[in-house]
Amino acid sequence: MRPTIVKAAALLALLVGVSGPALAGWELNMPRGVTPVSHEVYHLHMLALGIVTAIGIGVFSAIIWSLIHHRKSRGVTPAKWHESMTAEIAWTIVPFIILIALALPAAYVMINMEDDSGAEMTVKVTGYQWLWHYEYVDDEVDFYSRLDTSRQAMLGEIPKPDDYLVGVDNPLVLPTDRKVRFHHTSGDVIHAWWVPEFAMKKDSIPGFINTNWAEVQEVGVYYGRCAELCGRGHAFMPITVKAIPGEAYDEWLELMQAGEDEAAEELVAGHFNDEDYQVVENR
Ligand SMILES: [Cu+2]
Repeated sequence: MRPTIVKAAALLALLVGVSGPALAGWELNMPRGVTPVSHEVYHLHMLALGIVTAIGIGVFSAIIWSLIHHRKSRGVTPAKWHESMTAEIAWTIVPFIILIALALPAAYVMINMEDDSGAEMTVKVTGYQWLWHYEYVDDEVDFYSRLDTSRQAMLGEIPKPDDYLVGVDNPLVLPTDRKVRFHHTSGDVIHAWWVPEFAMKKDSIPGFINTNWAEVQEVGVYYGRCAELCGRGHAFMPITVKAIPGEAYDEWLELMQAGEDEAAEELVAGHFNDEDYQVVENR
């Protein structure tokens, strides 16, 4: 081997060796999420990724093989055919089959995303510049939820908290394993309520109500944010959802209805430890 190639290989090995631990922290693939819809979206993504990977390998193998076997130094002369009916039919039918194979499961998932039938409760989410309002429609509980990062932390005068720029004062509390219907609307401009772990992103449009649903399957703290540019404070209207077991949620609801907000907050906090909040570090 030439010395330059050896040097390049050594450098590459060094880079991989040094960055290996750092790469381990990367989540390159799409997150699986914690709802049935997010799992379906994940499988759809893996199916599409598998198909495009197979196509990529097939096409590039054909190109590389052709380049090597038909190179000029071997004295190969170009083929002269054109208008091959077989080729025309093949490259029409094969992509058609691939598209159908992708479209059928995609349509199924999209229909399921919108199917809020059988929901056990409804939360109305209203976006405002620049905070959210949550209303538990059947339970007479509602509150505003806004960014909970102090100005001192933003200016670096005090250490940044774990939930820097993503934590809120009043998180949305949801029960696990219950189908929750969401009604999305807005009180001013267009916002969008987006929680990646739920595979949920829905526009909040003034004068309209958009609907979707989630059934959170794991107790946890989930973060999201407004996903529609809505003005100066767009980057400062995060979403925090805390999912707790159904029984605890019922208790929480009773406390909220009784106006005992602090006890309700403590009850929710009791279900989490510091590690549950660390997800922020990976964003
Ligand atoms: Cu917004």
